[in-house]
Amino acid sequence: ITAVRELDAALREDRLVAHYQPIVYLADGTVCGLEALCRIRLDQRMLAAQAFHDATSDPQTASALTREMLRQVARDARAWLDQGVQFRRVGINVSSADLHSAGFFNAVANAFEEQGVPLAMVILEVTEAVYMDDDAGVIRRSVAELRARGLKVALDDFGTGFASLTHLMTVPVDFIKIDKSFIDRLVSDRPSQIIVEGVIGIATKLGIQVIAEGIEHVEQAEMLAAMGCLAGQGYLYSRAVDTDAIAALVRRGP
Ligand code: G
Ligand code: G
Ligand code: MN
Ligand code: NA
Repeated sequence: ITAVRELDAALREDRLVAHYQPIVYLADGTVCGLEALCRIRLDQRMLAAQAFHDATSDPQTASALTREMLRQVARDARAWLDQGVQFRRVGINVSSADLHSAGFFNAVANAFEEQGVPLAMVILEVTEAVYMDDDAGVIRRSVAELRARGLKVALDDFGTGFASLTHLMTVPVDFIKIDKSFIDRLVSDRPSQIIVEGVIGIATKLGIQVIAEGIEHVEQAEMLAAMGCLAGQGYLYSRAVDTDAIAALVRRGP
């Protein structure tokens, strides 16, 4: 309840801010995309989404958050295009409530089309958990519709669900994002290495691009690259930073 209040207040008072974490090619560290992560502006600091993530289980608050993020991300993407900042693609996290809401696809398309940002530059990040209670296939159909309109879709937190491989067979996606928990164990744990390498092989053969999440150490990046994983994100490269910092970072490289 406090998380919902905090987020509602931030939305009302214009204190919600989109920050961006770079996604890089592991081979050379150049930026291949960004993930938008919402932050709440407080007096002295920014509050990370983790602190108010529970609020997205309230459908109304979740929808309001997504609408505001769509607006900011589309505006920022327009500015980067104008400034020649080669961000390539930008991902937005969406919740179950978004994918169940009737006007969602038009809202996404309108937000970016209004700013002249090609939909192919936009990735919707949908967690695996969202597909778990999709017995009627409502979300699968919605996702297929979005992809038909040129948007890219990522399966987020991959590997944390109970039927990850089933999702790969039944959910049409462009990217999978291997959850940080696998990357944490990677260097020291042989079973994790076998699983991650297997997932990279399966996804690649299915034509799905793999992004590794939560990379904090060079050894993890090197091991992932050797396993054929092309892209990743994590504190090794950069935390989520504001739009000005991301523009500088994309220009310069992390
Ligand atoms: O940024 P941080 O690590 O605190 O994010 C914690 C969680 O909040 C992550 O699961 C992330 O996907 C989620 N999150 C971050 N930004 C957004 C957003 O704009 N919308 C939604 N629905 N979730 C977000
Ligand atoms: O659920 P999702 O994958 O969207 O969550 C992404 C969250 O993970 C972001 O809120 C981001 O702040 C956090 N994150 C990104 N990279 C790292 C990392 O290297 N280490 C840790 N601990 N968290 C990370
Ligand atoms: Mn995500
Ligand atoms: Na994730």
